[in-house]
Amino acid sequence: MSVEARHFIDGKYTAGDSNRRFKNFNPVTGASLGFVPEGGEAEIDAAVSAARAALAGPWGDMAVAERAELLHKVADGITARFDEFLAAEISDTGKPKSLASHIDIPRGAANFKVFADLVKNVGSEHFSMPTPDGTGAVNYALRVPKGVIAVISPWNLPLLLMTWKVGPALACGNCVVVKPSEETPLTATLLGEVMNKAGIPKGVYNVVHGFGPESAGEMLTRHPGVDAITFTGETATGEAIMTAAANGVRDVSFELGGKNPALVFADSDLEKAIEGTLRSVFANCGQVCLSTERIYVERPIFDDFVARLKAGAEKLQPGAPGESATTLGPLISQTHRQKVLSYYQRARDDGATVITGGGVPEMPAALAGGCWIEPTIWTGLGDESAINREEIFGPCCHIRPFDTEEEAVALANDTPYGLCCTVWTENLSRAHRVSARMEAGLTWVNCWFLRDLRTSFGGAKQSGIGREGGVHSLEFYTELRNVCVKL
Ligand code: NAD
Ligand code: 6OD
Repeated sequence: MSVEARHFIDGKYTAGDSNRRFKNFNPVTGASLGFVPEGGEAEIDAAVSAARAALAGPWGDMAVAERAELLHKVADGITARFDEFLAAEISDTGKPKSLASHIDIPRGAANFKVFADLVKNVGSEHFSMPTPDGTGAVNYALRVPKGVIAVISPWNLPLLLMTWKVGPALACGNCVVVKPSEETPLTATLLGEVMNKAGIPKGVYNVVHGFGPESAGEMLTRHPGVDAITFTGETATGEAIMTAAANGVRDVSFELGGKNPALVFADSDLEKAIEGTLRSVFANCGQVCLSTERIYVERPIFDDFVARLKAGAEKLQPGAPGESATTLGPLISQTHRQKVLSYYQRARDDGATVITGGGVPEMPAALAGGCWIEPTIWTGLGDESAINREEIFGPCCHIRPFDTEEEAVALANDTPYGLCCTVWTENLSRAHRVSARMEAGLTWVNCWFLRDLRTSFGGAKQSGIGREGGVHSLEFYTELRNVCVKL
């Protein structure tokens, strides 16, 4: 069954009042997937009002345990309709079925379960204090929902990243208005049906489609009825949203771009380092905020590492998502492909040695209209080249040798970004020493994208503001109100 993209406001699907709509394309073939309604002021207003009404009504009044039970039903609802979510995510993104079925859809369900369980077990602080008259006083904190949360999400892991915010927001008792990426409207739409079936009251989960600037995204962030904004996307978009949030002094949580390094030491298990680095560079066609784009390899193993990574990259098989041999999907859109190809050209202009790739693969006629691109590895560029400084968000990386641990740490940190890094070494002391010096929100040692949802997630420097995950999500999605009682 295919999904028709529509807004989901106050528990009902609607094409909205505006006559504006835009086309959604399948990046595998270039074929049209149909039209998506573009929301405007009227739809954003209706969605925010519905959210506020639900907050004042059934959702706000509901006991935590009951809320948690409903969120478990949402998770079960996603699992029960796994194949429909999978089909919707694949037609929007073109990612291999093996990837979406192992990562995107299961995480969509887990994001509700984990936070539903967490909120049931979190207490709040309490302090007894002396008073001059000797009777004393007690302080305790009430943890209350922040209110109406705007959730603005990107296209690379649509269901996973949207529910990563909707799950904890709802678990904490907030209501949400989601503006999914214009590139990937389908799974957010389908989730509306699951919410209704699970018994989530109308108005708790709302979706308005559209673009960012001068469209639903910007209108949502500027709406005075929104209490806080949680956003995943590019750093430049984060800057625009922060400006909007300043109006009314609204809180923000930002997960932004990266230019993530990998450090490969000569004492690493090279086979594991190659296998992990192949995934960290090329998974989801390099369209993961955590993707590795800069690789620093200790000189004695540099040539061997480059040769083995090249061999691995050349085994990647672009193709239709459902084919079992497919290990590489397309980029999300022709616009994004033009951007990534401009970096491929830039690398050549800057004098890179192209180890592999650098162009567009030949695809069978049925897939020729898709957004295909070759996995690409470069060496030989300077540290100041745009290839080593700007986020490309494609299946590509630059590899450079280093001689000392000190130099490796300095190179890794030489970036305005600070989302994540990977360290490959079998030396335990070095692993801890280097990790402590990484200017990044997340460091993976001998692994990549291994996630425990109770841990903090977020970026340092220009890669984000705040942390989500586990109790850190609860910090953002709730507010503490202290009560002081004199005895
Ligand atoms: P994007 O910033 O272009 O768009 C993200 C969302 O913001 C979309 O829904 C878009 O419509 C909306 N938007 C754009 N301009 C807006 C505005 N002025 N006001 C309100 N909303 C606006 O990002 P993208 O291209 O969809 O995603 C790729 C980017 O996301 C990359 O930079 C990647 O690193 C980043 N990302 C970061 C993380 C993380 O956890 N740090 C995770 C995934 C993606
Ligand atoms: O695993 C997560 O919770 C998470 N936020 C992943 C982000 C991936 C970025 O593309």
